[in-house]
Amino acid sequence: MAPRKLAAGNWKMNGTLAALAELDALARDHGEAGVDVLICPPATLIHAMSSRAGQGIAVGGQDCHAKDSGAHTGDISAPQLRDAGASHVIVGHSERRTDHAETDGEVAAKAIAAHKAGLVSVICVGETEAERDGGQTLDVIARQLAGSVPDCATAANTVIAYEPVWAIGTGRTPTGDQIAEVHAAMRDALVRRFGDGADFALLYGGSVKPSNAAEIFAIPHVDGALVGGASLKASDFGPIVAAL
Ligand code: G2H
Repeated sequence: MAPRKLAAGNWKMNGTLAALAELDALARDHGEAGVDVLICPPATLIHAMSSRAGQGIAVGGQDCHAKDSGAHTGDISAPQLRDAGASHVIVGHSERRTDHAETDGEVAAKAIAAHKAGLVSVICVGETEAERDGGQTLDVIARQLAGSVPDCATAANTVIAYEPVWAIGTGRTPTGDQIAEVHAAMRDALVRRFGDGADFALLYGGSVKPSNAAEIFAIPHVDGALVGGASLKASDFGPIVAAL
């Protein structure tokens, strides 16, 4: 079975209640797009977003703790995200790996917690510019996939996002050949580990915008995108959803 197509927006630390108007506009114009659409807003907006019935858009968190509850000031658990109405959660985004020194093992533990809570994990991997320049890209991706994707991952509970760190928020994107090479390698690694039927959706992320989305979506083994800056406005994200 071919993986489902997914257009996912990562709002990062942007947006207040006023931004719900963008969700309404997106739902009005692209809620029936025939592809899965996901918005991962700041945690403060998850409940308000998921409560707006009939949007046709899934809502996710941007991170979760590996434990279900406890003395972890400022953190949010997977069951809490689920309780707020989230269906997905991003784990292992490079900004979390960098800002909070998250390791592959911690990312895998978060993904396990997400699955236990009934959430789909969107597990991010990606090489730095130095790693790409050093010819290490495929090794880095293989290592991150092996360490960050838990054994309990299935195509139903896990989405993988390839986000080269040097392409995030920079306006720079890899060439089509570079994306194709990494996505084919990820597909091979996942099939080797999980078997032929493991049709994980593979997203590309990093400076996706309306002007390059169609070209990126035409690349083999690209099943959608994880979009940051261009997901904040329905007028930008809508055309990306439509291109999928
Ligand atoms: C990569 C992406 C969203 P942007 O972080 O996950 O952000 O599209 O702004 O590069």
